[in-house]
Amino acid sequence: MAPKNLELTRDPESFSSEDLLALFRGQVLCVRIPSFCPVEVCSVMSERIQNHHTLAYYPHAPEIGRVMNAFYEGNSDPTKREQYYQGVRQATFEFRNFSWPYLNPMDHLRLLLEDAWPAGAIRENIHGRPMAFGLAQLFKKGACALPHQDFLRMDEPENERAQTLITQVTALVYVQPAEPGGNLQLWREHYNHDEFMLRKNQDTYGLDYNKIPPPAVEITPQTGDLVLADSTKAHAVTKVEEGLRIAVNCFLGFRGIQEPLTFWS
Ligand SMILES: O=C(O)CCC(=O)C(=O)O
Ligand SMILES: [Fe+2]
Repeated sequence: MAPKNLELTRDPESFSSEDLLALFRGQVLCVRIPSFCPVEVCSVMSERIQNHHTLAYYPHAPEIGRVMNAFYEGNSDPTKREQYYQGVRQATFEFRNFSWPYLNPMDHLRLLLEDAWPAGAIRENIHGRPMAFGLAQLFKKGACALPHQDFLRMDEPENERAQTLITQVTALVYVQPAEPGGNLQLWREHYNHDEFMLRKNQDTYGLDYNKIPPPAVEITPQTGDLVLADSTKAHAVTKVEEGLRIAVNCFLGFRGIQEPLTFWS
């Protein structure tokens, strides 16, 4: 039997709510729109991201940097969380400026979702305040991301709004892929907390490759690709062999076909 195609390729015009539903149902592991962001715009963005005043490298992983705040970083730190919310509006404009005067690929994504999804797409708002939108991640040579899962519902167990999320997708635009390395690996599996802990590599945040099956899909991102993948399933980034890998991303929340999609970073 031929292996089931777990990857959909679309262009902005043919992309539809059926593709999103296939992703939410787990019938496919990713939807890809090649050349979603023109290479000229990617190179403008990559230059500005590398020189941005808020570029910071993670103390525990100095080969990985990011520009703009991520919500999950404030998980156990109320001061960080407050800073995150206070900075949302300014961050939106700064992020938009990465591509100015061109259309920002993350704004383009919002429009695409609004056009494709029956109930439209809005900013996530689990605390009654708008959440940030748009984040850049930089992987230097040697950097990787171990197999992990991202799910706001798990990170915020006390939050009622977060508990209504059915699933979550990461939306990535690769403004500068690694050369070579930095592949995105996707698994079919979602592990609940106990299953995850059983398979976790003790010394790291990630799953142990020896305790999980091989990835079902491996993507070599090309400049300007948009990739949508279920972030509640295990996923990883292979080691960057050469060059600097820069991706911008946000998360999308799904609460059912009648509900608006939500986006945040
Ligand atoms: O940069 C990538 O390809 C994936 C990063 C990641 O873990 C995510 O978007 O959730
Ligand atoms: Fe992730």
